[in-house]
Amino acid sequence: MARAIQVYTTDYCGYCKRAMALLAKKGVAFDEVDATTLREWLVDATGRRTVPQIFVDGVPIGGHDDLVALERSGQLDRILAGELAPPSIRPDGAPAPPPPSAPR
Ligand SMILES: N[C@@H](CCC(=O)N[C@@H](CS)C(=O)NCC(=O)O)C(=O)O
Repeated sequence: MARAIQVYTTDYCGYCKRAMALLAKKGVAFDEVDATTLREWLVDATGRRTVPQIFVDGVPIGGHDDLVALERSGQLDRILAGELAPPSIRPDGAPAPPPPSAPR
């Protein structure tokens, strides 16, 4: 089954564009999510204060540099193909809290 991938981004973010370009090159579908109003949750979920932050099946795998490192190590294709579990960047390895529901 295809992985569910979200890329949390903001406007004018070159690292976000580069991360999404790499995923697009891989031919995988992903959702770009505007992180502007989600920053508090995103820091809580990832421990990071920068964008992009990329989630694979709900697991935070990091930003642009982490994605490139996974690509260079040969793991990215296997993660995207579902052969390898996405590696969490959370120091405690605990599941990330789910994103807050969209404002009504
Ligand atoms: N090493 C990070 C760098 C990401 C980064 O510096 N992103 C900028 C935007 S392009 C950022 O989040 N700056 C802080 C902010 O916008 O609050 C990565 O590879 O994702």
